[in-house]
This record gives sequence, structure tokens and C-alpha cells, in this order.
Amino acid sequence: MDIASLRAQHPDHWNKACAIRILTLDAVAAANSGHSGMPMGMADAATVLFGKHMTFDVSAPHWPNRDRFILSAGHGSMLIYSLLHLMGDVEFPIGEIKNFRQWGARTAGHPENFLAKAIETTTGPLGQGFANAVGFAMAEEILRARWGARIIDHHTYVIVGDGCLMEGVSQEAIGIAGRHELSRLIVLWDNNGITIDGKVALSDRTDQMARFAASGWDVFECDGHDPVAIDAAIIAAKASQKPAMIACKTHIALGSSAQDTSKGHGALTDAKLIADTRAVYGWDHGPFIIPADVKAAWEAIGARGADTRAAWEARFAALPEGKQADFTRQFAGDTPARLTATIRALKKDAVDSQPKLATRAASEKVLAAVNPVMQETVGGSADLTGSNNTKTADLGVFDPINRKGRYVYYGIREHGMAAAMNGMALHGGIRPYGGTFMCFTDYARPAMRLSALMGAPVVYVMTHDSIGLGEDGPTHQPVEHLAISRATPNTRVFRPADLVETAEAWELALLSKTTPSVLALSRQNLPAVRKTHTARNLVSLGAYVLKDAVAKRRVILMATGSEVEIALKARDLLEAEGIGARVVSMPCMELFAAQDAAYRRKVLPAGSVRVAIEAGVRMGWDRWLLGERGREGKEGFIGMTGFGASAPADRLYAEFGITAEATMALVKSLL
Ligand SMILES: Cc1ncc(C[n+]2csc(CCOP(=O)(O)OP(=O)(O)O)c2C)c(N)n1
Ligand SMILES: [Mg+2]
Repeated sequence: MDIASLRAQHPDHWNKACAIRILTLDAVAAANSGHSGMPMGMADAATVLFGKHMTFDVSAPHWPNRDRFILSAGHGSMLIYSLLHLMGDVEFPIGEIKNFRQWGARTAGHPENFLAKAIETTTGPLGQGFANAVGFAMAEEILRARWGARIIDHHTYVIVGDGCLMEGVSQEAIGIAGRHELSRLIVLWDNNGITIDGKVALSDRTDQMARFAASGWDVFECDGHDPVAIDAAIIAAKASQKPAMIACKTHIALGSSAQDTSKGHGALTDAKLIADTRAVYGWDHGPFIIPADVKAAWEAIGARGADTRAAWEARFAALPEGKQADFTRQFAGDTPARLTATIRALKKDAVDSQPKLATRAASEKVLAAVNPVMQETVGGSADLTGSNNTKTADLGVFDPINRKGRYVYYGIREHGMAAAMNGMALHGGIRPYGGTFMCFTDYARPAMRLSALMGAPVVYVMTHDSIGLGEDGPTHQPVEHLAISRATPNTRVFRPADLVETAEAWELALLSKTTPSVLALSRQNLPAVRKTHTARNLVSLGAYVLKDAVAKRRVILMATGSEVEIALKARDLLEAEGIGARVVSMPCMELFAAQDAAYRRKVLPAGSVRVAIEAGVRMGWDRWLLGERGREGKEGFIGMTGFGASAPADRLYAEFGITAEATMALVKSLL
């Protein structure tokens, strides 16, 4: 539909959509950076979506039953900022729009969930928002089944661009949503045929409609500028029993001289271009000026859901008090009071029975105790359920006929799984955890980084955490992955040594409301190292003295996970020769770093030779070996300097020199 007929036939719609376009042009011009074309192209679809379909109340952005809106094409952030400003979100006064992309502004370059309540998820890395949306839609299905449709019953809408659909993660998202018939998920594709380098055709000829349909989606098409056609397509998509994709044929940078070109993708800052575009739009108001009637129309849209929300509040208030409390607790991300006692009982049993157990199996034992106590957990694995030990008996399997199921078979889709878990965590009411091999952290990595940035407390159950996995060989043996995970801000990496430490690590992971956790767990059996019960969670200290020197202390051995056993053996060998050695278990470096200096000094006093033992690369250990009053030349590392190999685990440990004997030899050379 051309601009002249749009203006003539739908003047009210046109003005509302134009307000988005104008705010976008003005904000990008003021910032002298940003992306003008996408919001200009999708303004019509967004106007219809928000004006006619989205159920929400702009004054209550955290209302649990709101429809969710996700801008996967996050570079078009001015679309979401314009909408929120126009609808009267108190966090988005005009000053925020004028400060687009400036220090301290909510209107960051890309939408950040932690900067504004109404922003559901952080987007910008293309495709992530789409895969998050799958998690939001799964959470909705699970919670609707659990709480009933009177409490949870909403849609998840996501705008994707050509870029989102080219990213591999989109295929994983499409596959998961199609299989699970996530009919409340509606994707609007900004089908403008343009990316940064030029036309989409330069690099792709995929039939997107056929691709979605092939995975069990319903697909619809519309002129992305015709409000009647857009409305009809959304109505049809909502009626579908499958996830739905609407291909909205649009013009990037509509109405400007950059329309339909890759120039329109970025920042349109040229004064003449902007003035000419205003003329084409028939918009004769100054920068950032929105006529009162247009603003009022948008504010009415923002308030449209207020009655629906009030009715929901009344239904919620009619629930039995215990249910209300559970719901509120689960949406707040708080753990139940019983969690600590549950973990403590498990630790006590573990100390009594001293099982020789792989920490992945220990993790399963913890989950078997925790899942019944925390109905909000939703587990899963990327096709390694039996290896990751992520499924416990009570969970039930999530699928279209069992929406109450709490276990998800994600398929071989690590990236899609991680991004969907982010979506579930951000939706609220769900505590997601999911597993794969530690080595395939790489495949989940973009979403793991976003868990950290967004403060989504997802738990990554990463098993087979070293050469200790043995025969599968170096493609499967992580060596650099602990370092990569530890290098990521706001991420806790736990590498527990036995069942007690695993239980403590899980407790901390679940108690966290804003930090994701990576549990690095062994494939191979490990002996119990914690032999006396402590009510206190020692892993919460990050590192602690597991066994102290008897002879005068000359050595401190630090280790994590499967290598704690080696450190203990090396200590005994050293002590037998009269060399006093302390063993420090360091299951979580981030938590140790967070302790006060006095505690850290107590665990790692100056004056001893320090050796760290970990079946991975050294990177990350220097702070504890050298940085905190350690001494160069009086420290050493027993671990990996290259890739592993294929052989039984014991042979690998011997060949790569990760043994008590090698540790003893290294210590002696340093003394
Ligand atoms: C994972 C990732 N790779 C690259 C980019 C950089 N980037 C931002 S937008 C864009 C082009 C996207 O094209 P499209 O989705 O069609 O957006 P449009 O040009 O239509 O606005 C690229 C490559 C990114 N944000 N994320
Ligand atoms: Mg495009």
C-alpha cells in the first residue's frame, strides 16, 4: 500500500504509525547513530499489533498475565522506545527519547531488559529474541496448565528481521516451537528484503514460508503497511492451533530517499532527507513534537488493558491464600523455605553414606530431592538426558498433550535450549535448567552470555567436564571451557568435587535471582571428599580448607571437581615425607573472589608454595597462584596445555601428567 492511499484511507492509523517513524528519525538524528529503517518499516505492523491485539497495561509492566512483546530485531530499538513513550510508560518520558543512546539513558542502543520494566528481554544479537520468545511461549503453556487459564493465558509476539531468520538459532527456535505446537507464539517477520550489505538475495534464497511450514507452523502473508491486512493476518494467526509466522512485506525506511536500500538500515541523519521524509508523511511538527490527539490515541492504547488487568487482579485475589503466596513467590524467583532443609538433609545422608559417585549422578540425586520441593523447576537436555542426568522421576515430559510436564526434550539444539531457558526465566514463574556436555558450552555460548548480561538465573548442567570423559576424545573434552565461563561477567562457575559440594552448588544456583550458574560435572566416579557434616554451605565461600597440613605447612594445593581427589592424594604423599600440605577445594572462584580479603588470606596465606590442579587450561588461576600474595617461581599448575585425546580416562590423566605423583614432583621442584 502506498503512502498516499494509506494517508487517505486510514488517517488515524497513519498518524499513530507516523509518530513512531518521526520519533525514530528525530532520536537517531539527535544521537547521530542508530537504526532508522526498521522502525520506519514496521511502524504499521506495530501500530496494529499494539492498537488492536496486545493485552497489557502500560501502568503495570510486570502484570504476570500480560501479552509479551519481543523485538528480536533489536537494532530497531527506537520502535519499542517510541511505543513505550507514546503509550505513556512513565519510564519513557520524551527526555529519554531525546537522550537515545546516551550515557545513563534507558534508551540504550539495543533494548536492555534490565534498564526498563517493559522490556522483556535484551536483544541485538540477531535471532536471540526469537529463541527467547519460544521460551516465553513454553513458560506460558506450562503455567496455564498449572494455574489455569483464568490466571495465565496470554500470547507472545515477536518481531524478527531477515537477519534473525538467517541466524542458525532461528532454525532451532522454529523446530522447538513447531514440535511443541506453541500456538500462542506469533512471529511477525519484517520482510523487507534488505540487510546491511544490500539485498537479502546477495546471500540467501530461502523460502521462509516453506521453512516454517515444514516444521509445523502456520504461515500467513500480508502487506506490512496495510492496517486491514495486518489485522486480518494477526487474527488468523491467533486462531491457529500452531505457532504462526506472518510475513509482513515491508519497505525499509518507508517514505525516505533511502527506502528499499541498505542505506535505510542504519542512521538516517541527513537534515534534508529528514525534512523531505516529513513532507512525504505530511507531518509538519517540529522535532520530537507529537500532536496531542495522536499522543492521546496512543495513551488510550496503553490503558486499554487496564480493565482486563483489574479483572485479573480480582480473580487472583479470589485464589486461596496459599496458592497466591506460591504464585507470588515463584514469580519473584524466591526459593521455598524448605529448600535449605532439603539440601541439608541430603548433605547429612551423603556424609553418612560417602558414595563414590560421578558429580553428574550427584546432581541427579540433588534434583530428585529439589524438584518435588520446587514445582517451578523445568528441566531439560539437548538430547543427552541419560548422560546429563537431568531428568527426575516426578517431572513428566512437556509436550502438546502434557502441558504440565516439567521436562523438555530440546533435541540437539544447545543454542536454542539456552535461549529458550532465558525466555522461561524472564517470563517468570519458572526456574529453568538444562544440560549438555561442557564442551558444547560453545554451542550455547551466545545465549549463556545473555543470561549473564540480563541477569537471568538459568542453571547450565554441563557434564563430562574434562578429559575424564575418556574415549570420546578431544572433540568432546573441554579444556578451555571453564576459563571461558569464568571470564564471563555475572556468571558463577561451580565445579563440585562430590555429592556434598554438588548439593551446595545447586542450592546456591537456585538461591540466585540474578546470576546464571554453570555446573561443571564429571562423567567419571569420584570419591566423597567431605567427610564431616556442616550445616553451613561451604561452597558459598567459593574456596575453603578441605584438609589442612599436619606437618609445618609449606605447600597449598588448590583443586576443583575431579582433581580434588588428586590433591588429597598428593597431600598424603607429601605429608608422608614430612612436607606439610594444605588442600583447598575451590568449587567457585567467583564466590571466593567475593569473600573479604581476611577470609581469602586465611585460606591462602602467604609463604607457601602454591600448586593448582585442574584438568583444564591454566587461564584464570593466576590470581590465586600469583596475584594474591603468591610468589612467582613458587607456584605451579597441573592441568592441560593443549587438547586431550581418545583413551580411557585413567590413561589420559597419566599421559597428561595430572596425577598425585606429578603434583608431588612439581611441588618438590618448587620447594
Ligand atoms: C548475531 C549478529 N550478527 C550481526 C549483527 C550486526 N547486524 C545488526 S543488524 C544486521 C542486519 C540485519 O538485517 P535485517 O534483520 O534484515 O534488518 P534490517 O536491515 O531489515 O533492519 C546486522 C548484520 C548482529 N546484531 N547480531
Ligand atoms: Mg531486512
